[in-house]
Amino acid sequence: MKLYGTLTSPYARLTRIVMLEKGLGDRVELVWTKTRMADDPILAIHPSGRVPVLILDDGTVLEDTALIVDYLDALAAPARFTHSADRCDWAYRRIEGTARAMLDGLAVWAREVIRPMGEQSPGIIEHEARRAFRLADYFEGLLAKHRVAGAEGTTGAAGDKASRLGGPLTMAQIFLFGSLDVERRLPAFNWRDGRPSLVDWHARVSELPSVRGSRPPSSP
Ligand SMILES: N[C@@H](CCC(=O)N[C@@H](CS)C(=O)NCC(=O)O)C(=O)O
Repeated sequence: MKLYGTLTSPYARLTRIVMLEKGLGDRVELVWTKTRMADDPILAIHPSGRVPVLILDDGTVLEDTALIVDYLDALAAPARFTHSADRCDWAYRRIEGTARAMLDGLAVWAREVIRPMGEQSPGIIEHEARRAFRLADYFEGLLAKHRVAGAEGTTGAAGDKASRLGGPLTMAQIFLFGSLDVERRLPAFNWRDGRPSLVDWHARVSELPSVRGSRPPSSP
């Protein structure tokens, strides 16, 4: 199989994290490509021109993060990232939805600032910046609350289970990590200021082998 991504795509990185979490590194060849040009090499592979894209050994093209995650998850049991077993785990899934919303908004912000100066929309940038910092505050609050609850010996375990922001990687964690990681290409997203729980959480997740191993080449 071949997994196509760009050096900057957060979505492609999420699929690499899942690939490594599932122990599929030996079965998947990573291909670095470019997007957003008239002669994108990726256009020879599929018409949308977006990454991530997974090409199966029989040539089947799978595009879209959720589809690729589901496919990789199904390749090696047990399934950990799909919801077939826990579709009704609303306490978890709402956190995952919010973490994904954060990444989707940040992707819009990051795309806007690479347009030529005269074409950038200050309104869009402001809207997405407000959303991103609001969500950073939300996750800071969630993490701080669970840490406090844990320290008091009351609802730490239950809180952790509800959010699944601790323990083994979940898609919620992977979306949150992908969101925070956008800081590498968007310095204005300086989410660290005044958010110590998020800083600690990010430091822990950054050191996981799958997260380290998913870094694009020549990335710090
Ligand atoms: N919803 C898609 C988003 C993928 C996406 O936005 N990919 C961007 C890179 S981060 C892309 O390929 N952009 C190139 C383009 O729009 O032509 C997914 O989850 O896979």
